[in-house]
Amino acid sequence: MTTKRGLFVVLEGMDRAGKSSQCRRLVDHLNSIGHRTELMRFPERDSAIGSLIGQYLGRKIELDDHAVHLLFSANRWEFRPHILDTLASGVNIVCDRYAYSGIAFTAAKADGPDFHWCCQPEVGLPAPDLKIFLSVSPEAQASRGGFGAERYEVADFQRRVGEAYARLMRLEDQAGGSCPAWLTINADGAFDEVQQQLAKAVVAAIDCPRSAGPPAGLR
Ligand code: Z5A
Ligand code: MG
Repeated sequence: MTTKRGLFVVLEGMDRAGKSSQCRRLVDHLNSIGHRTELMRFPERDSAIGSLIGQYLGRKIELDDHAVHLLFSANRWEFRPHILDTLASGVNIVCDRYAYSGIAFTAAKADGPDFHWCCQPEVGLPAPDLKIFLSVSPEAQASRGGFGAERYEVADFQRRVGEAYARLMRLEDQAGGSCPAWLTINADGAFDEVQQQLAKAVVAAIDCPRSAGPPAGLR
């Protein structure tokens, strides 16, 4: 009997939407009900490339906007074989941020790289089966504590990131068919309520039929 390949789920969303904490809880829940699932995150700071990204985010080094964009993308490419092997072994992946963060954060930079240029390094990476956007209102964001010390944790920049995410989702909607649609979940509510909605959507997707081979590449 062939193993059904794992589901590749990506969570995206604005700062403090709860992506990291929801991903951790979701992975625990899925494993507890018998769906073998691995947590991944980008940036993955535990690699040579990821360590450079960590130094950049922590303002320890300066890098050209194009160069750091390519590093974020290279960080995903270096984990491509791991993503494909994990899915092929029948294990699901829940991924905290992916290529969409890469595009939205660089495209939000004033006088930074062009939006279409930002998309190019991501072309060919494994495409997620399910993309979930955790939306959060400015009021809920504010209630979850102040920004930290990292480079992008600045209110005006975060507003432009939101606009870039919206542009990205509009473009994918217009492209139609080949791109799986985004599922948006309002993350303003209580943590457990958001978790229930997430778990319901992901379990339903795990149970759906999907292609036996590896996921298609991002276009
Ligand atoms: N970046 C990039 O530029 N290019 C790329 O290609 C990629 C990323 C992949 C670091 O990412 C930066 O890298 C990030 C994007 C950029 N810059 N910014 N901003 P990161 O993923 O390491 O960032 P982070 O430090 O994890 O922050 P975050 O992802 O924005 O936060 P979050 O994961 O969405 O939230 P959380 O840590 O789960 O929760 C935040 C707090 O809210 C915490 O105290 C929770 O307990 C609380 N919380 C969560 N949910 C709720 C609810 N429902 N109610 C009340 N309180 C809640
Ligand atoms: Mg996070």
